[in-house]
Amino acid sequence: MTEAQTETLTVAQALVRFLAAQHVERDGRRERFFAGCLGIFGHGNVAGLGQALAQYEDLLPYHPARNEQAMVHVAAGYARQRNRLAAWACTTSVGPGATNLVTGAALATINRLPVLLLPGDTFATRYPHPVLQQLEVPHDATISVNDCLRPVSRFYERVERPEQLIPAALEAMRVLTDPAETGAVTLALPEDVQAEAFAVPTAFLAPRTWTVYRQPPAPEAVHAAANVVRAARRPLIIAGGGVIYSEATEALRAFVDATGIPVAETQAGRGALVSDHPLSLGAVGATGTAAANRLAREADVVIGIGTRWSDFTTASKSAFQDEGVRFVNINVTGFDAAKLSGVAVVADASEALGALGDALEGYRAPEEWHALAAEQSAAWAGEVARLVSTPGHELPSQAQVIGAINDAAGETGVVVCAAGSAPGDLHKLWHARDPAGKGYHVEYGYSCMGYEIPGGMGVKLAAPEREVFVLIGDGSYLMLPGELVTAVAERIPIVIVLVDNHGYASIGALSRSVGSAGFGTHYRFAANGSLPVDDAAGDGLAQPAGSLPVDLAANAESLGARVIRARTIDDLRAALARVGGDSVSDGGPTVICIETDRYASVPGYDSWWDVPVAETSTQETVRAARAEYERNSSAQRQFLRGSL
Ligand SMILES: Cc1ncc(C[n+]2csc(CCOP(=O)(O)OP(=O)(O)O)c2C)c(N)n1
Ligand SMILES: [Mg+2]
Repeated sequence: MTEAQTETLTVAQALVRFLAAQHVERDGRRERFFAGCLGIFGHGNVAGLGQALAQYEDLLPYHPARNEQAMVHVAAGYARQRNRLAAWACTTSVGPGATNLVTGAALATINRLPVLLLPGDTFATRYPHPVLQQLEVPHDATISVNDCLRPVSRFYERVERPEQLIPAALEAMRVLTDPAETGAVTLALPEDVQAEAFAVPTAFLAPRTWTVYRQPPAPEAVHAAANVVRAARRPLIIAGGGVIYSEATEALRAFVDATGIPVAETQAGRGALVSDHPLSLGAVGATGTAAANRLAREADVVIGIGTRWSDFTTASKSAFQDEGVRFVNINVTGFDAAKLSGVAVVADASEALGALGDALEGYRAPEEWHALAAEQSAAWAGEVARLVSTPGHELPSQAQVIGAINDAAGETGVVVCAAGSAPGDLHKLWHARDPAGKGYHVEYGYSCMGYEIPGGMGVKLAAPEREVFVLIGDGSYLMLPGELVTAVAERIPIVIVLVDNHGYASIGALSRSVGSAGFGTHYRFAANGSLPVDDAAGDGLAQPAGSLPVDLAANAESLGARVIRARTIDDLRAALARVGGDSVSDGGPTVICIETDRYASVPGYDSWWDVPVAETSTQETVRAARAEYERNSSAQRQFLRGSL
C-alpha cells in the first residue's frame, strides 16, 4: 500500500498528531474531540509517548495525574459534562500503571462515556523479556496484564507493528464518537513500538471530523409505540441519561406539555425535567420519591427514554405492578431498547420524541392521572422541605447538607457524587434547576467510591463557568484522596463537601436491613488491637470509644487544599457562601469538612432493592430479614409480554 505523501514519525508522534487533529460535529457545531492527555509516566511510556507529548505539547496539552484510576475518572467526568462530544486520552506505563486503569475503564464503559486509554505494553519483539513489571504466562506469550482491559473496553487493540496504528486509531475514533457504542477504548502500545519510526501518510494526520448523526426512528417503530401510548390510561415517562446526552431536555418538556404525561427520572437522567415543572415526579425506583414510585406502581404504559433499566430504576423489577404494563423504549442502543419486552424505538432521544409527539397529535393523558401526578408532586415537595430542615440528634443530618449545597448551587452549579448514602439522598432530594439537566452529576452506573473528587475535576475542566460541588463521604474520600494534589497543581477550583459519619453508613444500614447489625462497616480499632482505645492518639486526649483518631480535614490540608471545618449547618452555609466567588477566581480546591449523624438517614419510599438474604442462619435477625426478603421478592416481575 502506498500513499503519495508521507512523513517519518514514531508511532507515538503519529498518534499524538492524529489525536490533536480529531473533531466531532453534531447539529452543525464542530469541536475538537480531545481536550488533551492525562498521564503518569514509567518505563513503558516515558520514551515513546512521553517524548511525543513533549515534542507536540502545543498541539495536545499534557497534564500529569497522581493515580491512573483517578485520571480516568477525570476523563469520564469531563466526557459526561460535555455530553460525550469531547474526551481525554490517558497514558500509563506497563504493569501496575496499566492495571490501575481497569476500574476507571469499567466505570466509563458502564456509564457509556468515551475515554481513550493508552497503556504501555511489553516489547513486541520480546527481546528483553521479562521486563520490569511483566506478567509471564508460560503457555501464552501474547498475554500481558493489559488483557484485563478487554472486557471493560468497547474496542481493544494492541499495536504490535507501526502500520497497525492507522486502522487502530481510526477504529478507536469510530467507537468513541458513536453514541450507541461509546465507552472506554484501549490502544495498548508496546514500549518498543511506540518509539519506532515509519512513513506516516499525511492524510492520516490531517484534520478529520466525525459527524454524530441523530439517528431517526424507524416509522414502523414510531407507529407501534404511538399505538401503545394512545391506548394508555396511566402513562409514565422514565427519563434516563440519554435524554441529557442527546440535549433533548427541551424536546422532552415540549412532549410532556403536549401529552400531559408525567416524568420520573433515573440517576443519570435526574434533572432531565426541571423540578419545578408540575409533572416532574423526580427520582424513581429503589431511591425514588413517594410520588414517582406511586405512579410507577400504577402505570399501564411506561416510556423509557435513554435508560438502561438498572435495578435501581426498576426497584429490582418490583416498581411496576399494573397487570398488563407495557414498555416503550426509546434508546440509541438496540441492546437497551429491547429490554423489558418493550416496543423498541432505536433512535436518538430528541428525534424520537419529535416523531412520537407528531404521531400522538391530539393525545392527552386522562385528567385523573394528570391530577394525581400534580398532587403527588406537590406533596413530595413538602416532604423534601421537611427532610432538608430536619437535623440529626446532636449533629447535622446529610439531608440538611444536601439542602445547603442545593441552595448554593442555584441554577448553574453542578453537584457531583458517586457512592455511599449520598447518591440515594441526592436522587430523592435534589431540586433540579438547570433546563439542560447539567446540574446533577451522580455516577451511579458503577457507583465507584473515589470517583467524586477526580470526577468533579473533570466536570470543572469541562464547564469552568459553573460552580462544581463535590459531595463525598469519609469512606470514598479515604479511597482516593490523592487527586486533590492534581486539583491543587492544576488550579482546579472545585468545592468539596466532605461528610464524615465515621465509616460506611450506607452499607451499615444495608447490613442492618439484612439482619447483620452493621457488621464491619464502622471505622474502629480491631477488638484485639494493640492501641488503647481511651488514648488512641497517644496525646493524652481520650477518643470516644470505637472512633479512630483520624483527621480528614488535616489530611486534605496536608495535600494542599484550602480547608474549612464546619460544625453546624449554619457554618456550612456560611462556608459555601464564602467559597462561592473565590472558587471561580483564585484557583485550587476547597474542602469543607462536616461531621453528620450516621443514623439520621432519609427513608425509602415504597421501594425495594434485591439484595439476597441468607436462607438459613443461627441469627434471629437474619431469619426475620429473610422472611421480609421473600415477601418483597414476590413482587418481582419478569415483563415477558412482547409486541402484539
Ligand atoms: C470502590 C468501591 N468499593 C466498595 C463499594 C461498596 N460501597 C458502597 S457505599 C460504601 C461505603 C461508602 O462510605 P462513605 O463514603 O463513608 O459513605 P456513607 O456510606 O457513609 O454515606 C461501600 C463500601 C463501592 N461502591 N465502591
Ligand atoms: Mg461515611
